[in-house]
Amino acid sequence: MKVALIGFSQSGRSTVYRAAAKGQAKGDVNAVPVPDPRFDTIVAQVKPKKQTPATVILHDDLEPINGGSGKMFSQKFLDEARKADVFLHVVRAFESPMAPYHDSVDPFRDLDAVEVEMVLTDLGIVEARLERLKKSQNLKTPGHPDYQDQALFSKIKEPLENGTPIRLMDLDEEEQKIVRNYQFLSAKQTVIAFNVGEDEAASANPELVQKIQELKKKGTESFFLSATLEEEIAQLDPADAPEFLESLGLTEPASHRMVKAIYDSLGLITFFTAGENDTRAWPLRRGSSALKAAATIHNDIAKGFIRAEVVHYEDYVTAGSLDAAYKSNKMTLEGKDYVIRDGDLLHIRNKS
Ligand SMILES: Nc1nc2c(ncn2[C@@H]2O[C@H](COP(=O)(O)OP(=O)(O)OP(=O)(O)O)[C@@H](O)[C@H]2O)c(=O)[nH]1
Ligand SMILES: [Mg+2]
Repeated sequence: MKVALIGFSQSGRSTVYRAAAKGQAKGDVNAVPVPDPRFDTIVAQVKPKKQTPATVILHDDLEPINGGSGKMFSQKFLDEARKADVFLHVVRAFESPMAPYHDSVDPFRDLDAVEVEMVLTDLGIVEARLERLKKSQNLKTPGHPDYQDQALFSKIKEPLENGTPIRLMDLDEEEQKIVRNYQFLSAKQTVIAFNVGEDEAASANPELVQKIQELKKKGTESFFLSATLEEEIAQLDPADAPEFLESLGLTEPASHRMVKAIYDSLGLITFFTAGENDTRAWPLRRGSSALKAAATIHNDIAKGFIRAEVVHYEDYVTAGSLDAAYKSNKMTLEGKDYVIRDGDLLHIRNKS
């Protein structure tokens, strides 16, 4: 699961990256812990020797998008961007004498420019493929890849021409599978970070706030944050953070909400194992079975799977501990096919 930071040069990608990594950033690829108050509650109660939060992998190794003359996307950028599952798109909304291309601050212009270029890049691929398909002998054979491509690409061509990114189109499972094969840029889930000046960290201008609401309505999560401030917050002693946040008029670092949104857009939920040695939050694809969860922990545990002991997070909190939850009959025994719910605490009974 690869999350790639994209944006124009000097938009603040690396600062966002370091802020999200909480000052632990090594190199330009990093596992970033996913903030989860439920996990903090479990850890505080279990007091394990070791705690392992869920993470997402952030990549800050893409070339910047070129806002000057020439191609916006270099071949190197395209090669890397195509491999990403999710984009974290950093858009400059702060005054900067350093920023190239544009001396004015206009985040909507910059955002549109990139989105349009992605749509056009995808449209180019769709048109080329449709052109080549004209020579195919298999356009009347349902089930043949050429037939399926022809149907899907004819369907998405017009919305692309109208500027709609593929990720916002209504496509079924089969169609999405084909789309994934082609690694279309505009099909990637995208989280947008508007990087505002420090003075706007607590309350961005109303236009930006409205834009964020509009984007959400259409299905794209976006946030405003001041990357430099977020980086400072991330470097604080956790004990000092609340006071500093309060002095800024913030209740929680914006990067927390941002990382959570990335996690959600990857289609992931969390289950927990509350071990005394190691208490862990595990990422799992939404809709996965107990067997899949067991395999996430260890293949041997899946192989020897007998039953999953499940306590829902709410029941755990009400009971106060796992022990208490078991004693008040809040634990259920589930089979391999049980669909894991976000927040389940699991213990897998197994033969190994
Ligand atoms: N005032 C202000 N400056 C910022 C903010 N975010 C980033 N900067 C500054 O903008 C400059 C570029 O930030 P980076 O995080 O390096 O941006 P980048 O997109 O990684 O840049 P390149 O990788 O060099 O293209 C740095 O001098 C940052 O300190 C912000 O929120 N406010
Ligand atoms: Mg950088």
